[in-house]
Amino acid sequence: MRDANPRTVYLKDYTVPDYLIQHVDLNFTLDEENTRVVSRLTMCRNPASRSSDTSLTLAGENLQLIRVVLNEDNELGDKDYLQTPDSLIIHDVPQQRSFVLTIENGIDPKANTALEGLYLSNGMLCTQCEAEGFRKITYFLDRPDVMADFTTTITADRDRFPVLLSNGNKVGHGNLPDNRHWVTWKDPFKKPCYLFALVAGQLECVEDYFTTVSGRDITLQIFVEKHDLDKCGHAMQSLKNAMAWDEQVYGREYDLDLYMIVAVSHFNMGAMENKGLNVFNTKFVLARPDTATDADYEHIEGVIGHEYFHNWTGNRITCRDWFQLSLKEGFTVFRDQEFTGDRTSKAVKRIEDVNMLRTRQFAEDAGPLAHPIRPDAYIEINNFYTLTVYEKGAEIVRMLHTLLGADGFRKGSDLYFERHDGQAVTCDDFVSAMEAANGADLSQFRRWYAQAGTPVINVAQHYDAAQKTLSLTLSQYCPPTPGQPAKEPLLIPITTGLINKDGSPALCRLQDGEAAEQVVLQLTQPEQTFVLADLNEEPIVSVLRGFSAPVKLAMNRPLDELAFLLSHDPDTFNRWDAGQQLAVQVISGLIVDYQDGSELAVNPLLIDAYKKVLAHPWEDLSYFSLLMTLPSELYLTEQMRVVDVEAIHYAREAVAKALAEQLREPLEALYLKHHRDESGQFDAGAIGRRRIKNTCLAYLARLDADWVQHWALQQFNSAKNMTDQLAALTVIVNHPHPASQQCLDSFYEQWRHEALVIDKWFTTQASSPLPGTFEKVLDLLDHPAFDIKNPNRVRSLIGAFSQSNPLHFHAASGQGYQFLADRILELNSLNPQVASRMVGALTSWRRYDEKRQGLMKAQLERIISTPAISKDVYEVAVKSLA
Ligand code: 0A1
Ligand code: ZN
Repeated sequence: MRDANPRTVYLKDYTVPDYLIQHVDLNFTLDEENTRVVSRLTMCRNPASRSSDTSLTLAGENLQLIRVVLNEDNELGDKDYLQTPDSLIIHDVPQQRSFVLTIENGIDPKANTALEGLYLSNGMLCTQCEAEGFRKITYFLDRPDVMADFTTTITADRDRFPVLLSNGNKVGHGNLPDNRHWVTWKDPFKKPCYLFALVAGQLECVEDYFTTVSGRDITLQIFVEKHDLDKCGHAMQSLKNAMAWDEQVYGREYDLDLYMIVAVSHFNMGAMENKGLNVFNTKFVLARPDTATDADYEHIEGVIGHEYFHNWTGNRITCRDWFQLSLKEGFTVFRDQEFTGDRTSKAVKRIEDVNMLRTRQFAEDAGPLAHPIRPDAYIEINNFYTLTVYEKGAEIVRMLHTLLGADGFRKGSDLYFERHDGQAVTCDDFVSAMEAANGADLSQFRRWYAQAGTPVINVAQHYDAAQKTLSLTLSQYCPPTPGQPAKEPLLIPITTGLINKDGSPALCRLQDGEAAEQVVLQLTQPEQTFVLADLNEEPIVSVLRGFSAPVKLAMNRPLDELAFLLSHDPDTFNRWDAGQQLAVQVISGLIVDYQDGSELAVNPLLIDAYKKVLAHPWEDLSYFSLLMTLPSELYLTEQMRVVDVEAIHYAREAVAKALAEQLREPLEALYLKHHRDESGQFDAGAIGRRRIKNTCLAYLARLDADWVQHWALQQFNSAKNMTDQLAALTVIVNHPHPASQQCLDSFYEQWRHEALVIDKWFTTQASSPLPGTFEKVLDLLDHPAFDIKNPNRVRSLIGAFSQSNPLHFHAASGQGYQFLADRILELNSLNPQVASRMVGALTSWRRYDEKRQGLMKAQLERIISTPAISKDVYEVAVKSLA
């Protein structure tokens, strides 16, 4: 292992920094292989430090130290400091007054395949410093509670690096001999070093402006490679939308005069909120109707919003330590979810978010890597950029919004911004601001930050005809998670409504309360009964409306009650979810039949329910498409005690095929009704029409009929937008089709110069359920367009196969597992962060049958016993075996 005995960092060990940095003056002389950094730090002892040690330890990795100078003229020698593989310890520094420490070091960006620190992407130099990448640039107090103002001067060759960017405002520039030039940037806002950024390269820029609510003009710039200039329009519009939204909804205005976004092809994550200079994965910037799908367009707006919103929730107010990551991420995800909901369809956005939470985050919460949204220990912080910290973190913020109401929540966020602007704070500070602004007591609610696991809620109902009351008895139970055998009860808001038997809404009145369309039941005890009054007949209960808490609802409802809710629930989330639960029950029955070798006969009640959905005059066609979509194989996986990938696949397919056969006419009519070209139109109407049409095509493809194959081929050939072209290609690749290879080849030829489209080409093939997919994936590894050093490519092939193709990845032979472990070991030395993410597909090994368990476990054991394993990969693999 790189680090024979990796150190665990604990939240309980947090202490304030011993030194503070007031000012950072950075000087970069750029070169692909030998960049020189001169860092001049104005520092002082932290008066709050309790340590008596007078040495100074700075973090630094992979740096060639050139010289260290104290207070301008005192060049330190070997005896004055100690260099370790990850630090520089200066034995003695002034304690009573501030001092200036100048450090000069060299770095090799070209050798940096981990994409953390300063690295090369397609000839461009760029940085990624969150969480602990700044220490790969220069020695520093690399922790978020050390906030300083930064001045950065960059010098480079004018031809190779005509554009030189960093945070803040450009305050000087000039030319130098030998075709060189320099630029100085000054960021007036104090920030931790994880928000530092530098970008240099042959970039072109699209420029626009935004006038803020107080009348300031902000220059907006998006930097891309030249051939991508025509794909920036949507990102720019999204940025303007996000700026306006944050002013309207949170009263937050942008603070600098310039907002820059740079798109890079090599990026470990989605994007990064560096102050005034966001660095984005190209995937979340570039879009043209013919290259990006409707989903891409939506994700771009969401991620642009996310990074922009970080300017207040993350940058102006940052995290005290990395255990508080959800402070900025949970809140910012909540903000971006609401933004997207307001911009598109609230109903659809909520369903999509919950779908992801219930499949992927619930799995994390139920597995060996379960952790609270505020973890209390880590080996490698990069492993904690998880669905739990982000998505469950957002659910916790959403619950505060539900409990306090929109106005109360706004009061709380206003107070939070007022109290903590310019500070590095904790999750607790956030909850305290919410409490203080509302006079609320959130002490029990705080447990959500500390407890891992998904609570299970049981619901029992009793109607008393004489009293005209309905008693709802709710109970909560949270299964043990690693290190947390017993859990305390949580405060869980459960939004509940009632529906009369004729489908009309019944008013809800808690005893002593006002009658309302719905109530928020606050479950605080392990078991608690709520009595609803004035009910002339027993109503149907609609529980957990809008998915008001990240919990599992254990309600065994009869199928006809679910069908009733699918027809009548006015809550768009619960209406959709009733359909999902109905389908889950039917498919679950068929899974058992499949395992018994019985015939798979689909319950007509399900067909009838879908028939009714098809007959309804829906306005929101995207929502309609979601109602028509069966629960995914991954969601079904979550419902099974011992996962049987084949049974899940074939049972689900049997239902899809039955629906296609029995509802062929309306599906066909719907397809034909909306089969027109609306390329370039991205209003909700056009997006919805494409979505429902392609949902119908995917059903009809199950008929394996010549005419459907023809429709798919025709759509593929004539499509002028990527949504339609890719939907057709997916149908062609997922079902036997005579033109399958020909379509794949022509798609490749058409798009070989558009990397993001070629990613889709890889993903489509890696996700196919047809036989031969594994061999195809092996071939694709050798394809000239495959590049293991590009994270998007790795995700598009290896990630898609292992995380979105359960049928083939979990092949009984274990070949999928071995394949993945081989790739993880290959990636381990190149890019530990990406390698560690790939381990995810093996961590749920306990959920499978004994034979598969053994095969998966063997690969995990092989991984941890590999001598050069990174601590990133080691932590995930070792914890999943524990
Ligand atoms: N803060 C970014 C996500 C991010 C995290 C880590 C990174 O590199 C290790 C890069 C980006 C966000 O939430 O958007
Ligand atoms: Zn974020």
